[in-house]
Amino acid sequence: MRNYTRASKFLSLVLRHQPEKIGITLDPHGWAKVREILLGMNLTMEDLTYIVETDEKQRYSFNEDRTLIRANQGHSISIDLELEAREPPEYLYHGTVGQFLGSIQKEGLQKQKRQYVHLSPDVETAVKVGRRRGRPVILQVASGRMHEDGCTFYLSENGVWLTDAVPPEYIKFPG
Ligand code: HQG
Repeated sequence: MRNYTRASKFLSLVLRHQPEKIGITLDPHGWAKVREILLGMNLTMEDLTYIVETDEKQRYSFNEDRTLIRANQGHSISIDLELEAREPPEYLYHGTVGQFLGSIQKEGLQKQKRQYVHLSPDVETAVKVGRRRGRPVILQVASGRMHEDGCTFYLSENGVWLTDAVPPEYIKFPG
């Protein structure tokens, strides 16, 4: 089986950030036409199905008849994933790196370029997220308390918790 890592990364770029890279547009809910993705990325339906089904984070979804595809989370462009608000567990986790801690202590977790702050359901997942940038530092977020205080949480199709921002008073910093 050929190595699909590059194609998968490019698919993320197209579906989350820059559909114009292959001259396509997404609908308001983030869906791209599968036909246009295949043409634009020079893939077969078999290739694309393999990428979607074997993705270790289940980053992409097809619609029912597999004519449309979208990313399950991680967008920087403004789209409406039509997620329902959900009650979060008492604690969620965020993996980051030391260099951001000063700023996070001051202003809390901000969504930066993405549409939401991304939170992990367990420490292990947060470690993986943090490790993308260096030595991971794990923050514990009092999501239950945030929810009681009126903050809205969403759960993406692939198990990532999303919220607008996490003020510093809900964050437990290590050490
Ligand atoms: C940091 C990956 C300074 C934040 C992952 C993070 C995730 C601040 C970076 C998904 C800050 C943003 C998202 C503040 C937050 N001051 N730095 N106030 N608030 N930060 O990539 O959560 O593999 O946009 O700690 O698995 O790292 O792409 O967010 O380091 O689910 O599918 O600013 O991306 O998934 O970085 O990752 P990101 P993230 P994929």
